[in-house]
Amino acid sequence: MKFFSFWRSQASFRVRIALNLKKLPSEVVFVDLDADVHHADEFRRINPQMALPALVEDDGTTLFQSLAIIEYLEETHPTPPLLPADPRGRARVRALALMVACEGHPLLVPRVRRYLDHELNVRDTQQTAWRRHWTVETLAALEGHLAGHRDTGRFCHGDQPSLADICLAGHATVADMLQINLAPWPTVKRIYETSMAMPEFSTAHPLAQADTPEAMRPKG
Ligand SMILES: N[C@@H](CCC(=O)N[C@@H](CS)C(=O)NCC(=O)O)C(=O)O
Repeated sequence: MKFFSFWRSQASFRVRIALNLKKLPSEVVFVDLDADVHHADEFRRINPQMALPALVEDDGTTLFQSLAIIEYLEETHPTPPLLPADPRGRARVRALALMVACEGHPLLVPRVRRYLDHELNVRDTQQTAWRRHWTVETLAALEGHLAGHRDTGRFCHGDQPSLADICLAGHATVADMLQINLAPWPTVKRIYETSMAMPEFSTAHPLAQADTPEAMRPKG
């Protein structure tokens, strides 16, 4: 199985965590988004959308879109489960995951930032304001759904990590990189810290990848 990934990619981060939780080895192929490698023909043939991640099975089956990949891994390798057994629980976990993957994250991806910059002349402090605004909106929405909900446990849904925690961890990491203090969203903060204490999450962190630039790695 080949996993096409980039250290900073939040969607790749999600799949890295799922692969770790399910203990699935993969050959990682690094696609440098900063060098536009995702626009080259070689990667375009794998994912014509020119976005990461992609997963290519040994028989050539190509999977794309992080949530579809994770659901595929869930169906093909059900243990440990990343979705609850009951339909209501599954709907809640998927909804929490989609709040990140379909609402917050798409506003932050390189092609959107590039359009803002190149076509609309939005750069520097305004670009940062855009990123912080949509990141904070999603943090607040997550906190609203998680705080005080009877199904919220150590993790977003009960006491085991799920697809929702995978997405929350990716989003909270982006907030961290934008130096947004998570204190106003205590449930998100607690679940993020609980998740990142697990090696399956921490070793998937953007700053801990083989293609993470040396200058970005934590010192000491
Ligand atoms: N919804 C997609 C997001 C895919 C996506 O936009 N990935 C980003 C990196 S996190 C990317 O490759 N962007 C390339 C670009 O925007 O040009 C998923 O969850 O897989």
